[in-house]
Amino acid sequence: MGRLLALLATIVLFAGCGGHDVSGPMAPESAAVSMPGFSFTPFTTTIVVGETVTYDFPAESHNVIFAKVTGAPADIQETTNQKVTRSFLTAGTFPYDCTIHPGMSAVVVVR
Ligand SMILES: [Cu+2]
Repeated sequence: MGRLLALLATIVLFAGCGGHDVSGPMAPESAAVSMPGFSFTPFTTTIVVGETVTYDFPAESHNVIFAKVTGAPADIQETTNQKVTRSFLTAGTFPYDCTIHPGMSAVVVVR
């Protein structure tokens, strides 16, 4: 049983990281979104199932609130000067907004 779990964990690791070296507990960054001014850049981030998006919050305070779509990750509350990563484990289109700044919206497409 332990061996089976170890094997499954290995398969998940390899499937999830696209062959990159996994040297620590942090998942590799597969896409990044920055927030210059009051916009998410890029507007559309396209990844595959199991990949991550890292949100790079600047000094200006923003949040990331996902539309209530099945498979959407947890929201990110108001954050500054920090990187926050979310994993996407379900294929779909996941719009999100910064509710602090009206019109500050973007989308993650998971294939
Ligand atoms: Cu904002």
